[in-house]
Amino acid sequence: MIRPVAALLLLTALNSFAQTPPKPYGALPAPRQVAWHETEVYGIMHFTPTTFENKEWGFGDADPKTFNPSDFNAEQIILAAKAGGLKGIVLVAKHHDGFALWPTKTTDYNISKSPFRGGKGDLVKEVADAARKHGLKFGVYCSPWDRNNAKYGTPEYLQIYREQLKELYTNYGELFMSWHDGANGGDGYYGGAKEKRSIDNTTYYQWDSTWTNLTRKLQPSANIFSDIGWDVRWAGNEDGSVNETSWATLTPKPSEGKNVAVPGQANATENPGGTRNGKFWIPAECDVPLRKGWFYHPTEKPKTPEKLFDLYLKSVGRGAALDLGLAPDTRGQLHDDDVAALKSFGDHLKQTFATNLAARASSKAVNVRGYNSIYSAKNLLDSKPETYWATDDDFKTPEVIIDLGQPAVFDMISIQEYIKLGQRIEEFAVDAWQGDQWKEICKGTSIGAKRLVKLEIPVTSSKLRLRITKSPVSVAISEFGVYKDSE
Ligand code: FUL
Ligand code: CA
Repeated sequence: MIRPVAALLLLTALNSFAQTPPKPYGALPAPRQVAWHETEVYGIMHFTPTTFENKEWGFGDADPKTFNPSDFNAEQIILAAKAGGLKGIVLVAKHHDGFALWPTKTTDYNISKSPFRGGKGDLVKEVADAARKHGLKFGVYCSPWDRNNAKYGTPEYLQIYREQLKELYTNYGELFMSWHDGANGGDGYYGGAKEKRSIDNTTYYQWDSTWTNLTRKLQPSANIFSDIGWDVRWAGNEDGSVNETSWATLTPKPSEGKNVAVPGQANATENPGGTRNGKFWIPAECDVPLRKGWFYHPTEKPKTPEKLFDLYLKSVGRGAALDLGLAPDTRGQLHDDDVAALKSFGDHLKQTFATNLAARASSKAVNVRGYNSIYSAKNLLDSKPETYWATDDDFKTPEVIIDLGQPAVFDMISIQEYIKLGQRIEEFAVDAWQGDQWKEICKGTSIGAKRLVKLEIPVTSSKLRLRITKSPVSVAISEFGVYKDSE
């Protein structure tokens, strides 16, 4: 016989067990990465003397006086970005040509030697201020390869580069990204030497200590982007997409014949798909220019809004982010064509995802963790990323029925895992109730932060069923959405 006190203790124990969240699975995102996932779409802006030379890679020999925009307007650029649904902007504060867009103390090759604002200007500050004024996050890209600097290739240059990062990390508020590319070494001006300089990028930049001692200390919320992370990985291409199956985790691998993986020296073949059960949470960023080049060229045109929407589905819709290259013209503003393309893309996004057709649906799951309402399937439909449906440990392939109450026409499914507990699910399928039976309308693999599936033809149905068909552990899903592409 159990005595009442013992029974009470047992019940309390059971109850607290039932309230225990699922054990996290695999590599987990840091809080800065969770915030980055929410950014989804942002921009990267290239605007240096190279714009005025109509080139893609400045040699490093352009006279600073060539940087002379007739009507630079950071707000025009930021407002166009905002209308396009962009939630952040990474400014290329220094590109490979070495020209610093802020009055740095590290080199004379900077904006104070140009006619811009009478030599008193600071373009980094203007863009940072405009971004924050309009609610966009701000980040920087400072190219390690510097085709102007006479010291490039010597240990002294590393100190100069670190000093530049330090200035950018200290004087422009909180950064959401510190962007690093892998293009390194080659020919350049190098203070007049005009020669080819090669460096071994596995040793030269000492990224580990730069990121540990500068980036993490001075900008703990900045996501470090490069071929290998640490926080966000390059997608492996500049087309604006990742693989249909793309995991948020990655185990960076060195290039052939090398023993360390560093930016510019990594085997990026796995980057578009990530590594299932990879060592670190390093989701992908799909960087792609709005036009053909990263810099403005009068003969090029922006991508169509339809193409941009397709890229959104192939990046954000596969758990990655979309980073659109913005190229101001020689006035220092985005061309009208770019402004129009961004606006239509932004409107398309807004209209399509304005109404979750399942927002008022009822949900019925085969299992709810510990019968506890905090893990209820209702959490799938509350548009709150913090709440999620979770199952008991032994329910690894559960299903949930979403009853819309009345027929609706839709062609887009959205699923989001509660990524703070890791990327758990490996395969899923969605069915729609047709006549008197379930019919599978889509299936897929990786979900992570977000998986969007656009159906080939719209479906009319009043009931959907989400089936998790493969998972090594119980599931934790924060949102389920049903939409109609506004086209
Ligand atoms: C690359 C650079 O070489 C391009 O010029 C551009 O800046 C792009 C965003 O990153 O690595
Ligand atoms: Ca939720």
